[in-house]
Amino acid sequence: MPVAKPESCDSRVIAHIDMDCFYVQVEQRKQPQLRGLPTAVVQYNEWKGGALIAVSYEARKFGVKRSMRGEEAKEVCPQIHLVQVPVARGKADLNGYRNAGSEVMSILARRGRCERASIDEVYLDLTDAAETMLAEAPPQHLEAIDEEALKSHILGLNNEDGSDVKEIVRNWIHRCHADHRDKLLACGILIVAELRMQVLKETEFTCSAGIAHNKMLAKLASGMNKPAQQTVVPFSSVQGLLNSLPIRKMKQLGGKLGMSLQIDMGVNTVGDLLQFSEEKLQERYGLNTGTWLWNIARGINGEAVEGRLLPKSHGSGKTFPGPRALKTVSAVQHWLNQLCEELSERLCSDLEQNKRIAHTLTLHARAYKSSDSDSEKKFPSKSCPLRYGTAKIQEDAFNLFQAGLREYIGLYGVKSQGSHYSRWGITSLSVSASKIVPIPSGTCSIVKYFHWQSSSHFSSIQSAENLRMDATHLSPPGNESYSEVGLPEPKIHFPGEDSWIEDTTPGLGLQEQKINVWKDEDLSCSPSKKKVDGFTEDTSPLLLSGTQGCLEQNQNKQQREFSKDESRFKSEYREQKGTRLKNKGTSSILKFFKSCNPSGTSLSQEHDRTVQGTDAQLTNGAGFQSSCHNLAELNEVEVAKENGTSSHSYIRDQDEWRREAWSYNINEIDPSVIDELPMEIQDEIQAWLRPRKRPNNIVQRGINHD
Ligand code: DCP
Repeated sequence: MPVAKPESCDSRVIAHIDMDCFYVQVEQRKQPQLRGLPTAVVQYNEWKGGALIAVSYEARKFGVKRSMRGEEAKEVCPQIHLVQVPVARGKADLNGYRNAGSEVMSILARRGRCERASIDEVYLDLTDAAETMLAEAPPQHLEAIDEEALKSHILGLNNEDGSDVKEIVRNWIHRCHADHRDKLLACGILIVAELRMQVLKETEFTCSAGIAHNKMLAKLASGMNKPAQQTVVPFSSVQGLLNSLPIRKMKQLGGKLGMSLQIDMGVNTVGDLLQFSEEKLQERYGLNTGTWLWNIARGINGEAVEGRLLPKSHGSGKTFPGPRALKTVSAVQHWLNQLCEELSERLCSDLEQNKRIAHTLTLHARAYKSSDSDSEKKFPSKSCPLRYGTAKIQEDAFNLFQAGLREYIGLYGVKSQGSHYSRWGITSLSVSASKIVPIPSGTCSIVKYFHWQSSSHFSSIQSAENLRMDATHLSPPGNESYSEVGLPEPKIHFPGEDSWIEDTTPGLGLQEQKINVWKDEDLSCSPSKKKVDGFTEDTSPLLLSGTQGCLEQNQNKQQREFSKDESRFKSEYREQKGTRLKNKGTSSILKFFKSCNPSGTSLSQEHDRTVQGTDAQLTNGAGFQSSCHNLAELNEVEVAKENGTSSHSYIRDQDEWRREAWSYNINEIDPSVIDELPMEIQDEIQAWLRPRKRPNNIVQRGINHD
């Protein structure tokens, strides 16, 4: 549903940059002999030459279109070069394209706030850069204007008298008496032209751009003159542009809403919307959408350019059309494993390169049911907390699929023939990882700090552990309504198929089972609670146990980074009272935490216990491995509490067990040691000590209906 945002300012300078026939350009860079030739990139499936997904502008001149298959394209353009999209794990591998998009973005981000909108599209907020240029080197005083800027298309500029277009553009840029908005756009023209040239120089890719006062108009403009050109929408031309624009061309109006506007309201162009009052539109489509429609009819769009260079989520999917639909659970599992492997790889590189952690795993599928009155029913998407590690992601994704399938086929819809189900087929599968947040920088610092401390005693065993700890992250916001999949579901047995539900040990909640998983496997440590977005949250080591694999892959590289930090910390520390912390610090910190929280309310105790456990774990090198397990359990308890399913006795038992394993003495905390820590670490510890905000609602277990 579109959201009406108030127009913050109509004198912003926003650019939308869109790469030209992007995949083709990436392939042409790999094979320069294809440059300038009709070329298309085709999908992996080779049926009829594969589906075209990107078509060069040379091929477009022959009538080649993206909707064609390779064979059709050959018919209309026999000389076309078809390049198959790279393949990995039996599906398209888009990494090369993603990375190419990142190269471009890093160049564009040099001049303003940059939002990556898709694999080949970026929004830029150039308002500050334009204001600065206007103040320091206003375009009207420029003697030489770059050719690329002079080739701009400025909507509303008239050259019917056949005059030189570049001259008209030059005059427009040079106008002294233009209003402030146009002057800013003139700066935008120069900046974007320069950026596009820089992109070409550094990446060999061409791109097109729209320059306007808001995102909506910039996006509309970027596609108007392709390839390798830029289009400008001055304020005075907005209404002219929108009046005749087909309503379905507008972002968010290509679907049902656009259809309703056409059929129910007789609105065919954006301009047609002007006849309706805001109240009328609100009456018909609700307050928010009504206002949004009223705004877009006037070219008003207050959406901000989000400073986001990295994707909000990662996904991996594959379609299985027609006869290739998956009809057995084992076939689904095979493909899910491939998709999860890819997803896991991407999560690992995100973790390594950007120090970000994803929290939610979601499975989407499209399916059909044969001979079913309810054939319109959609396969439900399912989500669960994301655990790192390929095997875990695969396991969880499969469980999500099974839960979705149970719901999809209905309680009485199972018709089994061994592991073969004739009543359904899966035509598309995808897994995605979302709710991606940075690892708190303070956590990294404390990890590094303690890495040094512990490595001085236990160098051989510590590196891997500390690498794992670097993966510490925040659990999702406390009011997140994660629902564990499957628990309240009626049990439907799939012959020959294990499921999460069937695996449940009678009498144990899911959290206990997870602990068993933890104990069986190599575990990560997740030491802290950190504050983010107003929440002080628990860390979730459970979900991170697999980060070790990611991190170990890159261990050598990170180890080098750690070594640098190590030396820095070492020298800082030696200047202070290093040995004191080494010998006494463990118990001292614990004492301090205890003294900070003597009251003993259940919540504060729990918080206190976590902090204590964290520190014991961090500082007690000898018990490192076991403390990881223990902390895992503690967090399990907290997860369980959040889910409203844990018992007090369970928590108490865990606590006692933990104390025993760590052998720490709660009375030995020395608050003074905290002052000896580097500032960033002190801040972090203070953050632990802040009372945690608990979610208001207790999350009940249940199926998550997306
Ligand atoms: N893409 C895809 N499948 C589609 C559409 C696009 O895999 N159905 C990929 C290939 C494209 C890239 O996404 O190169 C960007 O898509 P665009 O819609 O921006 O199209 P192009 O960049 O190819 O061409 P244009 O110059 O028209 O933007």
